[in-house]
Amino acid sequence: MREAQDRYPTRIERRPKPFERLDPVVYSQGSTQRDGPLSEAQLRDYDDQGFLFFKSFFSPEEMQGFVDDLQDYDRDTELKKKDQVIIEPHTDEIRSIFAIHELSRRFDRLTRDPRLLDMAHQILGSEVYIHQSRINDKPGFTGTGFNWHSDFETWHSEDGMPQPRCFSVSILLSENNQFNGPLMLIPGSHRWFVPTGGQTPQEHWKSSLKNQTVGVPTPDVLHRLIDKHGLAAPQGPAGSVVIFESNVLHASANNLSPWPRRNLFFVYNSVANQAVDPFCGQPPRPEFAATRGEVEPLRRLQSNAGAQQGQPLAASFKH
Ligand code: 6CS
Ligand code: FE
Repeated sequence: MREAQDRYPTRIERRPKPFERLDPVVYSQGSTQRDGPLSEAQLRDYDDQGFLFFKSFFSPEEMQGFVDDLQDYDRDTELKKKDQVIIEPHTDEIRSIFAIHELSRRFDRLTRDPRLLDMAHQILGSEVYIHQSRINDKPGFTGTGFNWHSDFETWHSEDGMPQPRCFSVSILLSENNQFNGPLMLIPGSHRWFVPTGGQTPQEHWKSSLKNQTVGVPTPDVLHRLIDKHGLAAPQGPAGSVVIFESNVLHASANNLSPWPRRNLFFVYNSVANQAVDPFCGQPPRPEFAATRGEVEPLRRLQSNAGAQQGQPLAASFKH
C-alpha cells in the first residue's frame, strides 16, 4: 500500500473552502533544466494563465493518419465493447478512447516526439511518463460536452496523484471553432484548489466518463472565478496544440454543429508524482484511465527510428 499525506482534501464531509495552490506550476530550476523549447515569456505566461496555445503546431497532413485511425476504430465493433472505449450517452458513437497510446504505435510514438516531450521536461523539471492518454471525439450534432472540473481534483481523489505536477497536451485532430464545442478554460484558476462536495461513488468512472456530476465545483464558485478571470476558448485548425496545467478549471459544450471536434490528449506526469492509493478511499480506477505501478520514463523518439527521415510524422507509422 502506498500512502501519502492528503494535501488537497476534496469530496469529504465538510467541504473545505477553495485554497491557494500549495505547489509550483513550473518545476524546473536552474538554467539547464529551464532550458527548452519554451521561452521565458511563455513559461511566465503558462505560470500565470495555466495554459498555452500553439496555432498550427503540427501540419494538418501530420494529423491525417491519426484521424484515419480514429475512423477505423469507429467501425471496430469489438473495440467498441471494451471498457476503455466510452460511448456517447444517446448514440452508439465513440465519445472517448482511453489508453490510445497503448492501442496504436502511431500514438505511442507521438508521446515521445521531442517537440512535446522537451516541453514536458522543461515544465515538470524531471523525467516524465504518461498518466493517461485519450481521444475525445465529439461527433457533429450528437457529441456531448464535459462539465466544469479540474483534472487534478479527479486524478488526486480517484487515482491518488499526490501533487499537481502534471499537465495535458491537447492536440487538435480536427478544427476547433466557436460552434463545435471547443475547450473552455478559466485562465489563472490553476492557482486555486477548489474542493468539491459529495462522496465518490463506487466505480464512478463508469458514469463520470460519460457525464460528470461528482467533482464539479458549485455554480457560485465558478461564477466568482469567471467574473475575476474571464474565460478562454482557444480555436484553430487541425494540428494546433493547447497545453494546460492539471488544475485549470475547464469544460466544453455539446457539439450542435455538423463538424466533429476531435482532440487527442496526452497527460504528462512527473516520475516524482506517481499515483498512490486513491484519496477518495475507493479502489483504483482501471489501468486504462490511470497509469499505476512501475513506470518507465519516456525517451525522446529518434527521428530515424523505424521511420524514413524527412517523412511527415503521421505517414511514417503503421499500428
Ligand atoms: O476522469 C478523468 O480522468 C477524465 N475526465 C475528464 C472530464 N477530464 C480528464 C480526464 O480524462
Ligand atoms: Fe478534463
